[in-house]
Amino acid sequence: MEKFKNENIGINEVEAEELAGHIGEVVRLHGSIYKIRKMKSFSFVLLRTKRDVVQCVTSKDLEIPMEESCVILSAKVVEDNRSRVGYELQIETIEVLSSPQEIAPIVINQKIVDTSIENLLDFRPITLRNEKERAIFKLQEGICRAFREFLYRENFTEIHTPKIVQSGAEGGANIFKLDYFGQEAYLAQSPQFYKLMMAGVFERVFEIAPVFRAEKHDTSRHLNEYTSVDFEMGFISSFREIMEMETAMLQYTMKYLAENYEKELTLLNLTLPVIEKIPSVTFREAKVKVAEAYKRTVKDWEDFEPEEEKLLSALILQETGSEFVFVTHYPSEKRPFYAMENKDNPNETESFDLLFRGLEITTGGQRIHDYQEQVAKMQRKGMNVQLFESYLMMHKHGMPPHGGLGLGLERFTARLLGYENVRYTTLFPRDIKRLVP
Ligand code: AMO
Repeated sequence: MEKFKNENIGINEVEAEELAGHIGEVVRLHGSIYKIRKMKSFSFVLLRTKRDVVQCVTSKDLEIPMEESCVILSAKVVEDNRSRVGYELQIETIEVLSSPQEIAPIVINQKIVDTSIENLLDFRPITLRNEKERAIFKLQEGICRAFREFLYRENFTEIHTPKIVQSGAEGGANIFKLDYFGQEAYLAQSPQFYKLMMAGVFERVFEIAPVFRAEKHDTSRHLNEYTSVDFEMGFISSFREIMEMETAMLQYTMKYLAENYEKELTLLNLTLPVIEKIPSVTFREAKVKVAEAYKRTVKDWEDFEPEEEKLLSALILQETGSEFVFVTHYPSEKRPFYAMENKDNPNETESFDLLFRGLEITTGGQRIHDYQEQVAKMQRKGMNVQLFESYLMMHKHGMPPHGGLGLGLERFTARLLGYENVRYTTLFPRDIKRLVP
């Protein structure tokens, strides 16, 4: 495919990726001076470009602007077998486009930004410039691209739903209230109602967008704003079809990252997990399994404690070699009103969670599509049905059997990269104490 190039941008400049094709030529290349290493008779200048950090050399006579200056270099590309990339860039001139006011308060050009998580986040606009830090988010881009590509191939339509809403979809107290011109409104906890409605329109839909949760607790896995990867499918015969679609999406993603994000995988020293068939256990089986294996008493038969999720993942890894495990049939009591109940046992729902390396990364399941059944469940839960008139419109006018899921992008990235805290894989985290930067 011919590469599109806007001739008006960066006149006569080359991209860092194209340098190997210009050996023997003098090229122009722009970027930020990432690091200067002065040697006896010359200096190394590392130039941070869009994706690569390019190593250049200069003679001693050339004045080098300070680190983080934005520059255009002209440099000769000279073949050099000692170099990892097979050539060396010999700087001839440096044109300064902008100079920093002061030296960065934190060292950002070492292998890692060696500081506390608070500093890392407080100085985010600059700590993200670190090669490894930015690789995290380049890889996260890759994850989203892979999800999108996979879902387009499976004939899903991408949608964009409102984030200011009249009612919460997920229940619970973790909802942000706001004043909408004198009317009470909320920030969307999920695109749940809208993606369901759209399954009645396009049959298969997906959205990757922010959602908001007013979590008052400060944990390593909760954010107050996170990116939710949601999809919904119509005409399903079981929630297991959703699990199969998710498995295929994750397999596609691992392959996609291996093929297109080698640079970042190397920088992050990451080996991608092999995803074959993901094992599945029911919620009750999982509870018993963990209790027996670790001689614990079950305190709560309706939900998992975070520790139990970790222990279950460890057991499944031991038994099957899988770092993922589906847990199915969660108790009705703990699932939202839209969850379909099991025909034989109404105390259980046709739902699942996906755990990855000890942490829940996805919730999904089949939804109620029948109007009477949905209204009856809402009444059983003591809800004011009239408030949900617009949600129920789809049921009233015919919905296919449908189901879907929501995956937390930051949690998934954190688990993939081996970070304990989701803040490391969130560009600008929002938590109970953090609103800036
Ligand atoms: P749920 O509320 O379980 O389900 O959320 C789905 C996934 O979103 C992530 N997640 C979070 N990530 C960071 N911070 C938080 N505070 C947070 N809360 C949740 C998790 C979780 O598995 N509408 C349903 C999905 C569906 O059934 O389609 C929902 O939102 O990875």
